[in-house]
Amino acid sequence: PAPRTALVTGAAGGVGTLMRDRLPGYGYELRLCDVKPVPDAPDAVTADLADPAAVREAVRGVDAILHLGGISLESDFDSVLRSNFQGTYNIYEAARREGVRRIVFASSNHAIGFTPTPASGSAALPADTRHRPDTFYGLSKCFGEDLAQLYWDKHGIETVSVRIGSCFPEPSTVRMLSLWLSPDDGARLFHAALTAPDVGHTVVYGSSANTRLWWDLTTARSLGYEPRDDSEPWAAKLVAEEGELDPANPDHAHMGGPWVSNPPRWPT
Ligand code: NAI
Ligand code: 15L
Repeated sequence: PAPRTALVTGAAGGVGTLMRDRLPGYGYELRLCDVKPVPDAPDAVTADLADPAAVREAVRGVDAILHLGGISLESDFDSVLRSNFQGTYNIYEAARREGVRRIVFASSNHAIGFTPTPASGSAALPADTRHRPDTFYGLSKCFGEDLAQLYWDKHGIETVSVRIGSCFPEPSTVRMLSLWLSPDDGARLFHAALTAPDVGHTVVYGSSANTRLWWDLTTARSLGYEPRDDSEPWAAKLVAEEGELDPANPDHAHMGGPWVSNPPRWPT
């Protein structure tokens, strides 16, 4: 049966906030969870992903998990180890012990950030593109994808790993014109990932139907995802401000953009 209750980790964050407004419209009852208080959510669970007992308690009784929580920028290795490696392991172990059969894992374009940037609009990058993380953060997403594969092969827990491009209300850079996942398409994709049958462990890219798309949405579409949005209406303004991407610039030559040389850092 399709999941009805879903735990959303990282619910106080940007994507969590966008999704808590949208996923109930698809019929889900959400249990929100974060280490920080979730605004206007008195029933939200406060739990540190690094605390196995708290995570197990948060997971108990839900049908599925949308795992958005963790450090979402670059940080020192020990911090990424705690929140992302240990935190994601705690989610999978709690799911196994509590009998939760479906997880949607927020992976990232930074799992493959050192991959050369494809031609704009070529939709060239397949979902089996090999891991080339650009940061410890990206490495934690490679780990999460591999952990998902292990828990499918060994324990029959299904995962869709969504390599999210840039999920924000609007694209704000020329790079994001290729990577943008509109909030509405994000909800469409997460809903498809939560409900599609027999996903095993499937890796998909998370983008809208952008004119300047870099990657292949075939595996995402195989779940029933049909993106409706396109970043192109923002292109004229952003290109006027920044110019087009220049392949001779190392920060433009890789999928991960400026993250390959100077990643934005998680506040410490
Ligand atoms: P965000 O930084 O706004 O939200 C992450 C949330 O996780 C925060 O509310 C934070 O308090 C929580 N968190 C961090 N460490 C935690 C811990 N130890 N225990 C419990 N909660 C903890 O990030 P955003 O943008 O909402 O991203 C959501 C997820 O999607 C993240 O996993 C991120 O890596 C991934 N992602 C997001 C992209 C985007 O465009 N927004 C692109 C690619 C991946
Ligand atoms: C990510 O993985 C980050 O979590 C998000 O904040 C954005 O920076 C995004 O990648 C991006 O590459 O735009």
